[in-house]
Amino acid sequence: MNWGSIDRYAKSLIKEAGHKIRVSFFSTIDIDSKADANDLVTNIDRDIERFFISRIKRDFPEHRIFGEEGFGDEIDTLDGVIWMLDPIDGTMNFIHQKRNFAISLGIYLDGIGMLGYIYDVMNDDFYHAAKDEGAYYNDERLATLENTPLEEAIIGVNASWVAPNRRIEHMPIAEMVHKCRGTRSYGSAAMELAYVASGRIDAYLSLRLSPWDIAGGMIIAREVGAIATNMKGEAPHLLGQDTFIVAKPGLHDEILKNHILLK
Ligand code: 2AM
Ligand code: CA
Ligand code: CA
Ligand code: CA
Repeated sequence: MNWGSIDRYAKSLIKEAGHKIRVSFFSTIDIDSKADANDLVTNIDRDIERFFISRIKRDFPEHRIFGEEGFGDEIDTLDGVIWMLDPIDGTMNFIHQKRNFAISLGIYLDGIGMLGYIYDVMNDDFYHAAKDEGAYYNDERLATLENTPLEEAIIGVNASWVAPNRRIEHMPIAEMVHKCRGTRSYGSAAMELAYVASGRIDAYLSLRLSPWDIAGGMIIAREVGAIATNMKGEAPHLLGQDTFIVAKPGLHDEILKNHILLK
């Protein structure tokens, strides 16, 4: 497998898809809802996923694709090469704000993350990493992360996970929010992972993410020494939904030990 050439190919495919998304703002965007009224999808999410799939199937017929919109393969094993793709991560932002969304892609070999990409389309900000070769922000190498105590940390967390909900004893998360320096919520898991990797926030957590939300970002975050697990401290599940936390190493321990109580 020539990972260098797959890397160059993936980068150019992502840039081309980003261009298509920017151009899409000149056309009418059709909006549907999926699981509930606020779970949105557009024709552009679908078109971009189909664009990736047609290219990858043409040029790498033996590779499989696991995409949010379901046009790829049925994936129930991690064998071989799998492209884990979210064509637009942050669809609500795409629709309401026309910014703050990303293309997220992770390329895995037998379950091991080899190449990771997050493209912040409207800012033309590109984050990528290759296994054991470091992580980059617009081709500048990202530094290894230093630990930050919770009192000085900015945590990425959606307010709905702090309000009472059925998945978690919410008080520990509320305590964490009080104890940390500040919180942010960007509405795109991939962008929040990119922000952890580039040191703009110190941790990000969510009670429900899918493989394509985290597949690219985990590879990038790992290269700068961040720890990414589910809330039990295990490797996140790459075949279905799971809880998720990524943070600087000491902070990851501190949050999991003191502030997460799963029901
Ligand atoms: P999306 O925009 O690709 O759907 C929003 O806080 C983050 O959570 C985004 O990364 C969003 O991805 C993801 N997300 C939104 N709804 C979700 C759902 N029902 N299940 C899993 N992830 C979801
Ligand atoms: Ca979605
Ligand atoms: Ca997503
Ligand atoms: Ca998506």
